[in-house]
Amino acid sequence: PGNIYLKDYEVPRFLIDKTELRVEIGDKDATVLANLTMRRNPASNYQGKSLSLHGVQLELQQLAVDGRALSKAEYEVNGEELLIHRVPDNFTLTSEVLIRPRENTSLEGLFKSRTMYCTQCEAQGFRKITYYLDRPDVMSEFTTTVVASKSECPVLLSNGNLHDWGALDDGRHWATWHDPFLKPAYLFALVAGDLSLVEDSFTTCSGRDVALKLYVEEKDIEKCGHAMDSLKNAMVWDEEVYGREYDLDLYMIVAVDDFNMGAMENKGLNIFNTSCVLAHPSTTTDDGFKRVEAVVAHEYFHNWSGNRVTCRDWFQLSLKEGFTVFRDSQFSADMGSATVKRVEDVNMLRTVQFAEDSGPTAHPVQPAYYMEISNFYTATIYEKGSEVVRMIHTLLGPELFRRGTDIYFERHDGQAVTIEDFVAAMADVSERDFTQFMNWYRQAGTPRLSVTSDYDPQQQQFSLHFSQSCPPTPECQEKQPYHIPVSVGLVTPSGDLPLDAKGNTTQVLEITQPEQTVVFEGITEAPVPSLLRGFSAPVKLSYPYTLDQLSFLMGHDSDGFNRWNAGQQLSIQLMQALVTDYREGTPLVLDQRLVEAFAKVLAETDTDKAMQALVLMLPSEYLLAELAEVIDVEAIHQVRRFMCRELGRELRDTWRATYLANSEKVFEMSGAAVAKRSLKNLSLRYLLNGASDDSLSLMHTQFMEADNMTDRLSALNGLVNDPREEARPLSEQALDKFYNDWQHEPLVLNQWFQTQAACVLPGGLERVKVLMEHPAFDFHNPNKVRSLIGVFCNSNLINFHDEAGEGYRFLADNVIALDKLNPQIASRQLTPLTKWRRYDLTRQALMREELARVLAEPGLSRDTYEIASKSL
Ligand code: BAL
Ligand code: ZN
Repeated sequence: PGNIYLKDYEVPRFLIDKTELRVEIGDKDATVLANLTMRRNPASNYQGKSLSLHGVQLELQQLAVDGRALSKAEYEVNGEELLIHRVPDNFTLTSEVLIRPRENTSLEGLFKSRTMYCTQCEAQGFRKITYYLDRPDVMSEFTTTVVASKSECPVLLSNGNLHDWGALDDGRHWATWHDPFLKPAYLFALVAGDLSLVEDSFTTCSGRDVALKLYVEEKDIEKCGHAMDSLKNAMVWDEEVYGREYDLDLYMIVAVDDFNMGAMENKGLNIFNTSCVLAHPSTTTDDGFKRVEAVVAHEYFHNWSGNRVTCRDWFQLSLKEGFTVFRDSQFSADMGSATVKRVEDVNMLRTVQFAEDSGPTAHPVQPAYYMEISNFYTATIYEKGSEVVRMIHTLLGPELFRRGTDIYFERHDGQAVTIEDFVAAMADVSERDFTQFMNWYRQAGTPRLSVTSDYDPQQQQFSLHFSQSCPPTPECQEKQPYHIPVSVGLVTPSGDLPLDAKGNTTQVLEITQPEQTVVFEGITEAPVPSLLRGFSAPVKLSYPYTLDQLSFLMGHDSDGFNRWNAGQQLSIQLMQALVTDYREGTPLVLDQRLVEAFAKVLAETDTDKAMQALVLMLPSEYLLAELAEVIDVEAIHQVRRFMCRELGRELRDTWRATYLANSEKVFEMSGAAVAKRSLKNLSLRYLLNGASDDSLSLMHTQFMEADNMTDRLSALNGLVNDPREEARPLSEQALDKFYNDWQHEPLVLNQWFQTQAACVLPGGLERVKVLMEHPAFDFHNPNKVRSLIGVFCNSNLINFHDEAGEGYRFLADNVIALDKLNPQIASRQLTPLTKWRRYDLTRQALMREELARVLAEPGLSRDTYEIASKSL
C-alpha cells in the first residue's frame, strides 16, 4: 500500500444530492438498496464520462443507471473501487448489495454487537455498507428505511427525524428516517436491536423542545442519569459559551458494547461505547464519571464543530477533533475545577502525545500524507490539535475568539472546509497574521524552549532569554520557528509583581524568533519567573531552576497549574538523580526537601483537595520513561517505588490523619466529595507503600466495606500491588470476591482485568496469559483487549519489558491474531513496540525482531502494515 497526499486533493467529480437507502437485516445477512440522485460537480474540471465509487466487501446484486440495469460490460469492480464506464451529467444510480454484519469483526460498517446491529462509518466505514462517494466533501440528504424482525429488533433507528413506520406480514417491521441536514457518509448511522429507552427533554434558547433519548440494554437502565445530565449541561453550555443551538427535534444516544472508538457523533444518533456513557457509583469510578461527562459533551459539541461544518478531507481531521477537544476541555473545566482539568490534560499530553511526537509515527496536526486514515485518530490530531486551538484562544482572548468562531460557523455552515478556513476566521476578527502560527499545524515534533534570565538591580531590569528549536521528525528535518504564546509571571516572597500599569501579574509573551530576549522594567527585587502559566503552549520548557526555587514556586506561585508543575519538576529532578544513583549502585537517599514540600502541602487547609492529591502524586513511570535519554525500565521502577515507600514512611502519621479526615460515612457525588476521595485514596496508598502495620487491614476493610467503585477499586489496586507476603491471600480473596460480585457487569470486569494487567509484581505476563483464557475475556471485544493486552503492554512497563523479550513476543502474536479480526484495534495495540529506539540495545533487537515478524505476516491489513513499516 502507498501513501495518499494532501497535495493531490481534487474536488469530487460528482455529487450526490439525495441518498435513499433501504437496509433489510435478515438472519444471515443484510441487503442494502441504494438510490443515489447524482450529478456532475460544476466545480470539477473533470471532463470524462466514467464514475468511480468506493466499496469494500460488498456483494453486488444489481446495478442500474436511471432505472436501466447495467450489463457486465458497462462496469467493473477493481479491489475497493466500482467503476462505471459511462454516466450522464444528471442521473439516478441504483445498487443493491449483500453484506454480512454477523461476520463483520472489524466493527466498521454495519456489524452485530451482542443483541443489536449498529454502524460505525467514520472514517471510511460507509463503503462497507454500499457503493458510494465515501469522502467527507460529498454531502447528501439522507432518507433511510430500516427493515428487520420485529421481535428481535423492536427498535429501528437512523439519523434525523422518524418519518414513517409500519409492519410487514412476515413478522418484520420497518421505519423510515429522514435527515434534513446535508451530511457526508461518515456521519451516517443505523441501529436495530432490542433496547430499552430512557427519555428526557431539553428546551433550546429559542424555545424549541428537543426529545433526548438514550437507548441501552434493559439491565443498564439505572446507569443513564449521569450521561443525560451531562448532555443537558452540554446543551446549555454550548448555547451560552458558543451561541450554538441544537437543530433537530430529537437527539439520540445508543450504547454498544463492542466498539472501536469511545463514541461517534453521527447526526442526531450518537453511538457510544458503553464505557463512555453508562455510569453508576456502584460500578463506575469518579474518573469514569468524568470521562462520561467529557465524551457526551464532546459528541454533542461535534453537532456544530464537525457536523454542521465538516472536514473537506481527512487531512483536516483536527479541524473538528482538535477544536472539539478544546471545547470539551473548556466545558469540563467549567463543570468542575479548571486547574484539575488542566493538570489532567497536560499529564496526558506530556506522556502520550509527546512520546508520539518524538517517535516513528510522528505527524503534524495537519498531516501531509497517510496510508490508512484510521491510524490518524491520534493524540496529535486530538490533544495537540486542541492545544493549538487553545493557543489561538490565548492570543486572541475569549471575546475575539468567540467572534472568530461565530464567523467560522456562519461562513461555513453546511460546508466541508479546511483548517486554513478556521484560522482565516480567527485572522479576520483579530487582524493578526497567522502565517508563522501555521507551523503548529504543519510541522510535527515538540518544540524545545530553553529559557535563562538575569537581573540587573541597578537598572531594575529582569530579562528573560528564550531560545527555541524543534528536533527533526520523519516528515521534516529542518523546522521553521514557531509562534509561541508564553504566559509568564514574576514571583517574589511577597507575591506576584505587577507587570503593567494596570497591575496585571500575568503577561502573554509572543516568542517568534529562534533567539529572543524580553526585558521587564521597574523590577525592584530579583523574582523567580513562573513560566508557561497554565501550560500556554505544548512545548518542552527548560529553565535552570534550583530545587529551592521549585519548592518556592510550589508554595508561592499564584498560578495553580504552575504550583503543581513546580512540584512535578522538583520530583522529576530528584528522581532522575536517583535513577543515576541506582544505575551506579549508589544507595538511594531521599532528599528531605521533597518530604518537607509534601508535608507543607498536606498541612494546607484552604486548597482544593483534588489539587492537593495531584500535587502529592509522583510523576508516573511512563512520564519518566518519556523524559529519559535511554529508558532504563528497572531503574525507573525501583526509584519510583523507593520514593513512594520513603514518603509513605516519613509522613506516615500525616497520611493516616489525612486518610481518616477525608473518609466519609455516606457516599456523595459532589465535586467536593470526589476531591476528598482522591486525597483519601492517595493517602491510603502512601500508607501502604510505607508498609505501615495497619495499612493492609485498612485497605482490606475499605475494600470489603466500600459503597462505591472508586473506593473499592482503589483498595483492590493497593492490595494487588502490595509486595508483602501477607498481602497475597488478601489480594487473592479480594480479586475473587470482586469477580463474583460483578461478573454480570462487563464494564466492571474490564476494571478487574485492568487491575491485574497493571500489577507490577513479578510474573505479570503469566498472569495476563492465564486471564486471556478466562471465560469473561473476549478477544473480539475492543474494551477487553484494551483492558488486558493494552494495559499490560502500555502501562506495566516493568513486566512488559522483561529482558527475556517474552512480553514483546506476546504482543506481536496478539497483534497478528487481532489483525485478522479487527485491523484498527490491531494496529493501535502495536504502539509499545514502535518505541524500540528508546531502549537499550538488547531490548531494541528483541523489539525489532517482533516488529519484523508482524510486518512479514502475509495478508497484513493496511492499518498494521503502516504502523509496522514506519516504525522499522
Ligand atoms: N469522530 C470520532 C469520535 C470522536 O472523536 O468523537
Ligand atoms: Zn471527536
